[in-house]
Amino acid sequence: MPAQTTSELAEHITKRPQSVTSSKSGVCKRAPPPGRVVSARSLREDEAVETAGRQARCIFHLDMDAFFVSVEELFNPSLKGKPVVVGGRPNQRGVVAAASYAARRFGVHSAMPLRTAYRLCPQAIFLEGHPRRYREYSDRVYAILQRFSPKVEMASIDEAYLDMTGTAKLHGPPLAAAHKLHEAVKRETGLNCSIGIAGSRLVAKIASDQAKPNGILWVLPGCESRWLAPLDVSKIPGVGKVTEQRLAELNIRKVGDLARLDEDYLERHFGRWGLALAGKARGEDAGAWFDGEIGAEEDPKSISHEHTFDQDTADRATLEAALARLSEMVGRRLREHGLHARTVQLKLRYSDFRTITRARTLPQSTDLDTELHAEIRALFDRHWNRRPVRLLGVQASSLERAQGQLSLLEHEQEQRWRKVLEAADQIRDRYGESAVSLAAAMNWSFRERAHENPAGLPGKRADKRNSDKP
Ligand code: DCP
Ligand code: MG
Repeated sequence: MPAQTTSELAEHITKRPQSVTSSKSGVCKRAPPPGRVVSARSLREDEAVETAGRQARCIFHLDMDAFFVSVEELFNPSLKGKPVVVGGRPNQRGVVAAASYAARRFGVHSAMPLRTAYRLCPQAIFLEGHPRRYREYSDRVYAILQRFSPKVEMASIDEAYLDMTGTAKLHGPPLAAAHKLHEAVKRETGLNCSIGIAGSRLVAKIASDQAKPNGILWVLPGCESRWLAPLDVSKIPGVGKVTEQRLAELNIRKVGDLARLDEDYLERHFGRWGLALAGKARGEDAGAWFDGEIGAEEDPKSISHEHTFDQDTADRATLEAALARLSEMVGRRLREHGLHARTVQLKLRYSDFRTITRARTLPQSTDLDTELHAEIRALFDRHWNRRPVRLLGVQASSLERAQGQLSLLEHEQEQRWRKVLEAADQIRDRYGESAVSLAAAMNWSFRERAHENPAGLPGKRADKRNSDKP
């Protein structure tokens, strides 16, 4: 069978405000005038496709375009089109949180040190940013999304998954629904977003990225693996520079190269991550937090946060600061869910991908950052072999609602910490996750992303924000 072009497998990418677009990958179709969906196929074909779309699982992934920068532009339109960097002043030690598309042309990107950004693009406008505004706009987007599906899950401050399966009666076929959603977001927030549509979270997420900026892309049911095949492996979420490099050494550069390989071969080279990679190359929601229903409201079985370093590091202070921050993030999520953990687990991945997990069961269950951190540090001290680390993770499990019995003294100490942490949680609600931290040595910010659901983001919360919607 001749290889199909990408444009035959994905339909209807629209980019506004231009009326006709093209792209290197050839997936762009004619953009419809606002409010109208134009099909590049014949009507009969479209009906067939839409019937298939109605029957299959239909997942939307929506991601705001240049989110922090775009919010800044709403308040200061003179920034539009200019190179803008949000994250701090150019002489500060922090990193870039967001870069405008104009700044990205100079090579500036998120998580890059501010000083490097300044070297690449000295004419950029550097802004400290307004975390409270970003949170407000994120909440507004969430409110719009909830009108489109009861199953919505924010995956970070500016992206969400929607399970749109079975919503055709209300919102029309997938593409029409996506247009409605896209317009509602623009009308009600003034912000652009991109939407990917597919049968799995993974493909929907990659599709929204391919649709950027300001586009919609539907990967037709049954076409997932063929659509993915020509893309670089780095397009797969979770494949960073190091994995990309290791895959390149094995001559695997495109998703299609990956999909052709034996699972055993990948498992030999990458362990369980190799198995997940094989599934992902086929377009499946394989592994990590892609598993699971969107917006399912059960109590989590475990809560974990992980951090992959931009560069592998053996610097103890950096590693300890990261562990403190991860413990805080896990502690905060426990308190949000009203849960206590009895088991804490450290995850350590070295440069060569060797990964160890070491757990400890506590005498008393806890939801306090300090207690989680003390256990995690002890595990780290015992098991770290001093080699450079690629990834650190902290997991809390054996979760329970009941509180353990405490002695009077322990109770007083606990109450003191609880007051401090409640105050810290309130400050983070107002000013963002990085506003207060026990991790004093940290000079970079963590993106809010967790494996079962990110901190403070709606979708699977114990307070069931979704459940009062019809
Ligand atoms: N962010 C951050 N630190 C990072 C990455 C992102 O603080 N390392 C923040 C700033 C971004 C926002 O999260 O504006 C959303 O992240 P995205 O990766 O979606 O990037 P953008 O929305 O800025 O751009 P894009 O249009 O590529 O989605
Ligand atoms: Mg974004």
